[in-house]
Amino acid sequence: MNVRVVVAAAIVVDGRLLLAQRRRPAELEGLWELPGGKVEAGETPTDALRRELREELDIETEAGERIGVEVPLADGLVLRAYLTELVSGTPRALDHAAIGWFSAAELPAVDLVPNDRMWLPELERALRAS
Ligand code: 523
Repeated sequence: MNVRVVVAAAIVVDGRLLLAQRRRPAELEGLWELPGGKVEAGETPTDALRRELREELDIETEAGERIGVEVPLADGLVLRAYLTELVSGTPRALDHAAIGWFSAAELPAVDLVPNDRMWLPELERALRAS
């Protein structure tokens, strides 16, 4: 059986990271995440990221290099983060409760979903380098 992949985007613009606040499931409601979702059959991870960000945030993007560790999830899923370029559009929360832009100084205090906390060092590095 193929390992199923969940992809997540680290989009940095003007020194701030785009995060989206989850509505569901109940245990993740209100927590902030790197937006993304499951890779579907026949898609590459970068195709999936482009589709998810178009569907969830109404933006056009291009995935770049992977950052951080691959996080094992339940049900044989693995979670990966990609540095992602915002090509066009202004993100809107079509599926999330809200979106926000956070600086390196603000990031440690944000209520991130627990899996995404694994990427804090790389996210802070990407923010400080931008
Ligand atoms: N995570 C996660 N962090 C993160 C994402 C995008 C996803 O921990 N940045 C987890 C949350 C879920 C699983 O990965 O346990 C699937 O993510 P989800 O629900 O955003 O994927 P979708 O939207 O493809 O799932 P469906 O609701 O099934 O369509």
